[in-house]
Amino acid sequence: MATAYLSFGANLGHPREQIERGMKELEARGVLPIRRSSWYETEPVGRSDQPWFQNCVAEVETSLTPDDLLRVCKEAEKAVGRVPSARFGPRHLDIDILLYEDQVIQSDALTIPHPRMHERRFVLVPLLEIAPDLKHPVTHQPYAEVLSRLDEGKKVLRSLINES
Ligand code: PH2
Ligand code: MG
Ligand code: MG
Repeated sequence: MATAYLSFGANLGHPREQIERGMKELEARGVLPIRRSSWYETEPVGRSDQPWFQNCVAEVETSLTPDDLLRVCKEAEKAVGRVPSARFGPRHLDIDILLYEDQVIQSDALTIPHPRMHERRFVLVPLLEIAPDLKHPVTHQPYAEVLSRLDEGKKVLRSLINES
């Protein structure tokens, strides 16, 4: 089994419900949840003319390869009703692979570590909540250090309502 970290985000419809349904769709396809961060309410990055997001990060275990994991993430997004949307624009469910074991992958379809995770507080804050000692697989720089040096001022608020 491989350990991977996935980022979940949504800002249309009923974001938390969609993210939870997405997790169930993944589980039905062999992606087992190990740990999930709190919910975070986050200011949009990339395009500001859209609603705030709900974001969280999960540690999962799977025997799927990275390419198959990507495929089932896309299936889960579709099952929850994602339609093609503008880059960085609003969406019903986005599931991104952040890390997969210590692998570094650069193909047309997939880049791991996720190419923008190191510059996004809405990813790093929930990731570090569940994996505070995690390091970049190649440079071994702790992600906690990446976050502490990050100059990206977008708000990432741990939700006050977190029991669901
Ligand atoms: N996802 C994006 C673009 N911008 N901003 C926040 N706060 N959260 C997201 O999940 C997000 C975003 C494209 O995937
Ligand atoms: Mg994304
Ligand atoms: Mg995506």
